[in-house]
Amino acid sequence: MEIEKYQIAEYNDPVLNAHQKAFAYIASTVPNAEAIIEKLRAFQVAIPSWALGTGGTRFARFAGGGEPRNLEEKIMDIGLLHALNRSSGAISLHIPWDIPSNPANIRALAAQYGLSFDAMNSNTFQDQPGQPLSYKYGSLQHTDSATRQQAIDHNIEVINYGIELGSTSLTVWLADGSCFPGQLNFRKAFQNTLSGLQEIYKALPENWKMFVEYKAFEPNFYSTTVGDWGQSLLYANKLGEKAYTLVDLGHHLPNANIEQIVSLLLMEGKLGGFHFNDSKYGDDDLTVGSIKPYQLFLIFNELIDGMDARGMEHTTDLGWMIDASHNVKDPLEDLLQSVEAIMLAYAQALLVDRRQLAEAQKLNDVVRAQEILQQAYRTDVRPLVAEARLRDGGALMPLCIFRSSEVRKNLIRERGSVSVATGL
Ligand SMILES: [Mn+2]
Repeated sequence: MEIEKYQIAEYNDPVLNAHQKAFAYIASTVPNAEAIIEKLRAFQVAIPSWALGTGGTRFARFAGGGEPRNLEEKIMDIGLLHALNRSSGAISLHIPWDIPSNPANIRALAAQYGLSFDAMNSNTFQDQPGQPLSYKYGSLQHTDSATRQQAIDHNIEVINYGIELGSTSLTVWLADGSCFPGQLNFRKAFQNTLSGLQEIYKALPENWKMFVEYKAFEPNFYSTTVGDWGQSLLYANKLGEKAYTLVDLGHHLPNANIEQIVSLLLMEGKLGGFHFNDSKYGDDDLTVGSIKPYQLFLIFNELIDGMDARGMEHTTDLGWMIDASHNVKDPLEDLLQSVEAIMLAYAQALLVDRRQLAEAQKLNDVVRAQEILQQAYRTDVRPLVAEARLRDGGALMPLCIFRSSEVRKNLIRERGSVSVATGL
C-alpha cells in the first residue's frame, strides 16, 4: 500500500483554498512565519518499529488487522506516514525484534522511502528463545558475571547491526531493579551496571552516541537501577562524552517537572534524546499531546531555549523519537496524531518571544511571563504546520487521506487480518 504524490495533491485540492486563507492570516500575525516553516520542514521524528502494530496491556491484546509482518513492511508503513506528513523520516529499530537479514537491502529500501535509521534499541528486558541465561533478576546489574556478559555481548551485537544500517546511536533501557526491599544491594547493582555500560561504550564507533534511558518503575516496583535523570546523568558522566541521558516522557513519577529536567540536562550538555508519548498515571504510552499538551509545549519551550543557548541544531543534535503503544487505536492513525502534536508544540514554542520573556523574568513580572508563554501556546499554529507539509509534497490533512483512501482496509487485504507485528 502506497500513496503517490499525485494522489496526495488530489486530496489536497478541495481544501487548498481554505488552507491558504488560514495560512495567510497567521503569516500576517506572527513575525517569523517563514523562519518557523523552514524549521518545521527540517524537523523529523523517528518512528519506533514496535509502535506499528497493536500493543497490549498485561491483561490482553486486541490485535487489529494488516499489521506489518516483517521489517520490510514496517519500513513501508513508516514510508506511508512520511509520505503523508513529511515529518516521519526516520525509523528506530529494536533488536532482536528487527534483525535485518540483509542490511544493505534494508538500507536501500528505507532510502527509497526517504527514511534514515535513528537510534538502535537493545533488549535485555525479556528472555529470547534459546537464550542460555535468564534476565529474570536483571541484566547488566545481575549478580552473575556470565549473565552480565551476555547482556554486554547483546548490546555490542546491536551496535554492529546499527553500523551496517547507518545508525549512529544506541539507546539502552534496562528493566533492571528490584521488586522487594533487600532483594539487591543498590551500590553493587549500580557498579555492575556501570561496568557493563563501560564495556558497551568501548564498542561505540567514533561518531556514535549512547543514550541511557531512565524509568522510575515497572517492571520492577521497588527500585530501578537507572531510575531517574540523576542516576542516568551519573552513568552518562562516568561513561564519557559520547554518553547522554534520554528522557522518555512517561518514565517519571507523577507531576515531575520534566521541562526543568530537560533544561538542566541541556545546560550540562548531557541531553541526548527524547521519547515522546503522553500519560495520565504512569508509563501509559498514550498518543503524544492527548492528555497534557501544555506540558508538551513547555518542554519544547525549554528544548528550544536550551538548544539555542548552546548553538545546537534542532533537527540533528538530539534524537527525536516516539515511544508509544496503541491498544485501542489504529497504530498508524495514532502515530499521525502524535507527530502532528509534536510539530504543533514545536511551532508554538518557536513563537515564544524570548527577548521579552527574559525581560519579564528579570523584572520579576510573573504575570507578563505567563502571558508571553500562553500567547504562544494559544496561537492556532495548525496552518503553519500544514503549510510546511504542503511545501514538501505532504498532505494538508494526513488523517483524512489515511481514512478516505482506506489504507487499513488495503493493508488487511495485503497482509491478512491476523498478522502480528514481530516482537509484540
Ligand atoms: Mn522509551
